[in-house]
Order: sequence, then C-alpha cells, then structure tokens
Amino acid sequence: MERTYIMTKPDAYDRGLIGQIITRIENKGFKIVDMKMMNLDEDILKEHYAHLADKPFFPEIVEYMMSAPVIGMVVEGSGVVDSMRKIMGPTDGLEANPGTIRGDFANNKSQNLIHGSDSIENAEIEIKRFFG
Ligand code: IDP
Ligand code: MG
Repeated sequence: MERTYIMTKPDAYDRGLIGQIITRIENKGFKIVDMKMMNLDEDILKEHYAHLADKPFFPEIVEYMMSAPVIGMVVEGSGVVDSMRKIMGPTDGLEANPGTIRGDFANNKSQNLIHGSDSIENAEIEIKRFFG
C-alpha cells in the first residue's frame, strides 16, 4: 500500500490546529499507521531540507522548524502521496485555494503548517529518516 510522510509544523502546534489537520486526513479516508511528537534538531533538518540549503531563507526554516514540537505521521492509502499534496495546497498560503489546509489556515510561504512528501520515492526516504 502506498504511504507518505506527513508532518505538522511548529505553527500548527502553537496555533492549536493539529486536530483539524488530522481530521482532514481521516475525513479523506486515509489511515494514520504511525505517529509521534518530536523536537527536531539541526542535523535532521539540514538533511530533510537539503534541497533548499543554498536559499537565503534556509536558516529561517531551520529555526522555525526547531521552535516547537512537530508531529510526524506515516499515512497510508491508494494515491496518498499526490492526494495529500492536494489536501495541503501549494507552499504559499496566499496562493493555496480555500478548502486546502494551507489555503484555509496559512497566509505566507514559510509558516505553512504541514509537510507532505512530494513523491513515492521521497516518502519512503522520509519515513526512514523520521521513523527509522
Ligand atoms: P513544500 O513544503 O510545499 O514541499 P518546499 O519547496 O519543499 O515546499 O520547501 C520546504 C519548506 O521551506 C516550505 O514548506 C516552507 O516552509 C519553506 N519555504 C519554501 N520556500 C520558501 C520561501 O520562498 N520563503 C520562505 N520559506 C520557504
Ligand atoms: Mg517539499
């Protein structure tokens, strides 16, 4: 069965939106098969966001992602990788359509509440990264 790695970000924790995010995953009919709250360190974030390492905002992302706990989840279902990206909406909350998580709750490009793997291959890498 296809799996993806989903992670609520520190702003979801700070704003008390974790329950609403989980509800949307469950309402869609996807199964949360593993879940844990974590405080991330710089090493794992440098690995996870390696594709952004040369961006000027990279230090901000790392700082933001360490500012409060995250909740990592393994979510299972047919077509779950692409479907979760649609449920999340695009990176920038101002561009995300209403009805998506980012479209409903985020209003900028950095603090956007949720991470979701962008391919089946990356999903397996990220599940290994955060769940071992
Ligand atoms: P994604 O989360 O939609 O897959 P990525 O391009 O993989 O987007 O970027 C990872 C994270 O880095 C974003 O979710 C966001 O928190 C942050 N980020 C990406 N682009 C920007 C930007 O232009 N300014 C500030 N933060 C950004
Ligand atoms: Mg990404």
